[in-house]
Amino acid sequence: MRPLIEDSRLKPIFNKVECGERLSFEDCVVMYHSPDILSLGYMANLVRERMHGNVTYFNVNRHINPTDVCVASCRLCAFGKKAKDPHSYTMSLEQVWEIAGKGYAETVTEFHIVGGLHPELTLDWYCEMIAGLKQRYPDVHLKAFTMVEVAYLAKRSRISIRETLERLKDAGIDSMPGGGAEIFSERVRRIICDHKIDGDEWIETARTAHEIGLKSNCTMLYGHLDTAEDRADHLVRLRALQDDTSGFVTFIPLAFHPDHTALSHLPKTTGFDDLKQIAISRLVLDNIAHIKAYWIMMTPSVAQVAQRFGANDIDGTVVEEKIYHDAGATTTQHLRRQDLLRLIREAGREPVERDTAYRPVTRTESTFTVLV
Ligand code: V47
Repeated sequence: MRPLIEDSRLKPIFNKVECGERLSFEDCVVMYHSPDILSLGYMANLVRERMHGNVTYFNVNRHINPTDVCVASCRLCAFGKKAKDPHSYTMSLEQVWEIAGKGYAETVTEFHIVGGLHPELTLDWYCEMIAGLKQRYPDVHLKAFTMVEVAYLAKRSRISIRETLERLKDAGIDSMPGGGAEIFSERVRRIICDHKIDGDEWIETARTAHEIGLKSNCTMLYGHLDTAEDRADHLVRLRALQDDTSGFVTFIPLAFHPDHTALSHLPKTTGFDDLKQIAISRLVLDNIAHIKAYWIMMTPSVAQVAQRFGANDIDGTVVEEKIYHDAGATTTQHLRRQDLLRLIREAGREPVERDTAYRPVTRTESTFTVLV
């Protein structure tokens, strides 16, 4: 039986989804303007189940933010601080290596490492940090540095982006997180993050990372000054790069949290917008395997419902989160494995613990093995 599509503008889109046909920029804009969230969710769920069946992935990870000192002053950000700010911090190498081993009861499979654009820390310092982590935690996947951090380090070191990426790869990074993409629209970028690389530079840095064999994630920051057209443009540009490189593993839509930022007058996104964004991401990004509902950002409750709106990943245990909590996130900083299992099972999905490459992980007591 065909479902009832309430909004007639979605009917031609539904026909395309049924046949597995690629959606256009215009289709994407139509979806953003539609209030028919159940039809969007139905279509996204259809695609999600076609790609991943009933499985929802999670991982046991730890975030590490070595410094919050940042030369940029992005209006979107509540995390970055100036070096002279008494509340700023920069860890020593020993502190990074030590903190990596703390705060959790079971073996982590991934360190997610990002930080501010520090005016003094050198590429050599970061390479030493990575090599030291690899030496101390050889089984843990190092997902480190956004395209923005890499472009900044390249500029400071007066070497090319390719060479910077190669140095970091040689030091031990295994892949890269998706942050810093924000929204590619230059009009919006000029207001929310005018000190960062532009959208084209973000894309070209990601292309170079993929070319040298580093997979990465990708993100989109939404719910600030962005329009439906800006969001559609961002998704379509990510999809075009993925056609060229196949280097993106997971897409994570990030809802803007305004508290303590220079844009604190803006309202927060709603659950309605967050679910719609998950569904549209699944429908438009037909060549990116995984869509993550990041529970820290959208709350565990909405991330759970998102498992029926196109998402097939819920992120991990996280342990310590600073970027969203500095911007007013009220979620806990840490979910236990059993909390994640419950959220996923209650949504009628089958939880599968994964490593960063989406290989299933099985655990016995405190050890783990990766099933290849
Ligand atoms: O790069 C910064 C964004 C990103 C705010 O790759 C903000 O697996 C909302 O990229 N409100 C960091 N967002 C988070 C990130 C991420 C998270 C989880 C998983 C992965 C992954 C990546 O958060 C930043 C920026 O885009 N951000 N400030 C804010 N006030």
